[in-house]
Amino acid sequence: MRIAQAEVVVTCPGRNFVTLKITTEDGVTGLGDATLNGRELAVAAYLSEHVAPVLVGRDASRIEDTWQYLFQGAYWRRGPVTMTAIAAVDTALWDIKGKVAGLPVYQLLGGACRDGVTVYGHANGDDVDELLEQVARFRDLGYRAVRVQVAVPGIEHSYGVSRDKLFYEPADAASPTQATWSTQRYLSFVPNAIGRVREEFGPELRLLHDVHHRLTPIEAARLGKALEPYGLTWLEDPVPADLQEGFRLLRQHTTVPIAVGEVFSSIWDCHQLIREQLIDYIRTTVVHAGGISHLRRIFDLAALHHVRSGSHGATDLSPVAMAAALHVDLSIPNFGLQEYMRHTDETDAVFPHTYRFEEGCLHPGEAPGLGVELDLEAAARYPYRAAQLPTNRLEDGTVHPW
Ligand code: GCO
Ligand code: MG
Repeated sequence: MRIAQAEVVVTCPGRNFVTLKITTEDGVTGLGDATLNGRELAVAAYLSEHVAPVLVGRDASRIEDTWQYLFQGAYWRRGPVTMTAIAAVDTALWDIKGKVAGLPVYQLLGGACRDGVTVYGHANGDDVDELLEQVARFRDLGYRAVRVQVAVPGIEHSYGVSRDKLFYEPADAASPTQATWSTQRYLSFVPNAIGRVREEFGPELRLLHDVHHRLTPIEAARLGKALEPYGLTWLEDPVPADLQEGFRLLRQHTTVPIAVGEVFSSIWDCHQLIREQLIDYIRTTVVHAGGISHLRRIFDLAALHHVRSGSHGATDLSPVAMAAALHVDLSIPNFGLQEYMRHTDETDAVFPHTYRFEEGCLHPGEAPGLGVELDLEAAARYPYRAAQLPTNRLEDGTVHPW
């Protein structure tokens, strides 16, 4: 079954998405998400200039061989652009394999380990009262887990606080907007805010919080200790994860569960964190960590070390990535949680899909392949629009992780 065509489709139904569409000589098509927020055209060029030409003529059924060919053959290994491009090819080939077999991809991955994929939503507020309202909204929508983010007094553009409370898209301008940060203001405000949420909603509702890479290990240890009474499911990205042994310091001081990994693009970015059990959830995704084939490798390593999955699922991961994620989430033994930020109606119209939200869970559906399609006519109505993620500075002007 030879690959006849590999085309890159860039569309912007409210935000930019890059999709790889592979078509075999007998007309079977497969899709892969290739969206890297703020760097979409880098991946689009990597695919259209360097990958698509060498895919044509290859056997579409040889998924692992193609993965190794693109990973080892590129010489320049790893990194978010390369691994997002490889991810798109891998995902599209799994889509094709499922369609040819007449089975949903999760059946090819060993079948279901659970009835549905428990997801979490994003509640955020300009103040604690609004946050409490939003948490109640997500609970009433049926979510069993909710991420809680709140504006910190004195910090303009606090991370995770959005105008539209159902959709959060941080890449909101052609050139990066500027946020500010104060660790002192954050650490003195957020523990009490989260305590108020726990007090209001009781012990059942699973609560998460995203620090978004902004503390040092000892500052994160201080936050973790302060949050222990509130039984968080996880504290996310407490520390930039470039120095992985830095998490040993955090681990010595607090039992708050740690989730890291949405910015990782390969097993080599996280194997120390997993092997040393420095984290409790690994947040790598189908779209940024090498596709279904590589994500399974990461989750299999995690399963050996008491680490569960907790894949990233923000709006900048397209419905193609969400559909693929659900097939993996359904089939692995060590599933933890799946992030689920709803897409806009325009996005859903460009990417019709079979996954459905019901009672706090998503299920990929039983369609052969991934269960998601790309409406090329609808996609053509939304041309690319330059957009970048914000940057961040301390109050004295020092650059700080956004
Ligand atoms: C999350 C992420 C997002 C990212 C965004 C970057 O936990 O969903 O941290 O908020 O900032 O996906 O493009
Ligand atoms: Mg995050």
